[in-house]
Amino acid sequence: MTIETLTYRGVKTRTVLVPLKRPVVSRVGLYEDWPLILIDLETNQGIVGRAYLEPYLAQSVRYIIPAIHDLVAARKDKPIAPFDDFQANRKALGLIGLQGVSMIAVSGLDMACWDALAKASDLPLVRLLGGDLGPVPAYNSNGLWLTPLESLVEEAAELVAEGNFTSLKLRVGRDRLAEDLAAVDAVRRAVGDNVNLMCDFNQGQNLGDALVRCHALDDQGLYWFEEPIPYDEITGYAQLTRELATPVQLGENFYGPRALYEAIEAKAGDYVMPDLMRIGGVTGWLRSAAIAGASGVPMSTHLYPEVSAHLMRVTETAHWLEWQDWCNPILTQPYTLENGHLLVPDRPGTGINWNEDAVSQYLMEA
Ligand code: SMN
Ligand code: MG
Repeated sequence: MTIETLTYRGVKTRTVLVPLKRPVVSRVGLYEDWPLILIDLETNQGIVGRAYLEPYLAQSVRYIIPAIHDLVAARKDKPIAPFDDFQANRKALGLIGLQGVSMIAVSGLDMACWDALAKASDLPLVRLLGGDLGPVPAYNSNGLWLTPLESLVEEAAELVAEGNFTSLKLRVGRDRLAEDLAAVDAVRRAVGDNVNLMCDFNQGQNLGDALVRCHALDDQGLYWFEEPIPYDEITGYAQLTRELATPVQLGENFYGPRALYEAIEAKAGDYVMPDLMRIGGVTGWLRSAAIAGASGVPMSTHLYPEVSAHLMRVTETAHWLEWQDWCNPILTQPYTLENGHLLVPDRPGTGINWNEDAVSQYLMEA
């Protein structure tokens, strides 16, 4: 059997604003709706590769989308070869910086390319990568924001029940230590001691405050401390990692595999959790997974559960998948959960297809 080489034809992009069941209340912002850039990569062979980006800032689609279109225009009629294209696309935008918007555009396109290749091979992405279908351990990250303490008890119980989860993520870094302790206590009362509690500071503290706050929370049996300080303060992260008994987690803001390599080299965290939009899509993930694997550092995911699930099945030090159902409203077949695991669907590609009725309902004017 020969599989025809796919070549770039063009790209269609749309932005939707999807309502969130539980609004995001965090140090990175308040969101009632979640913006998504939908990418439909068209090939000359008729196969369409699909992916989405979660740019947080609805207005940023005005500068991310044109970059995606420019990258595709430059590769028109060329073969789709993500490892080559990753290098070429980064180089094409390198003069305005290799990170930020450049890497976000490269990442979105890369995910769509891999989806197209897997569809052309008639295989789920995980199988194209040489792995197999199966369950991926996940924690529920769909709530426990910086919302009133009284709401946390009921919400924690609901979150466990949504998929028989063994692990949840709580947002911390409230104004006072006593409020963080009360939040941990409220969740513990609801779900008991056997549920792992990841906790996320969303970069909300400076190093001094984080040293005090994290030491004060260090005996609470929390599963990890995520991003206590601004993401690029690698020396501060290394100090926190040295001093604290609770593992330090970072990585959702690594732009490209080299950032992950440098953080691991600097012993900036015990764990890493790249985000596909910033690490470089599937290609950037695979390169990063090799670095984390060789270093023996457990690797979790951030957002993008549908694509991340495939990748976790081929990641040597795969740790936890972050489950968020924010895309479910616009997918034809939302992914299935079973006993705290996300199941990789047995469909060609990543398994992402748009529910066009929902997309028209949530479409945002560009
Ligand atoms: C997060 C993700 C998306 C919006 C707000 C906060 C968070 C996480 O950093 O890790 O889930
Ligand atoms: Mg986080």
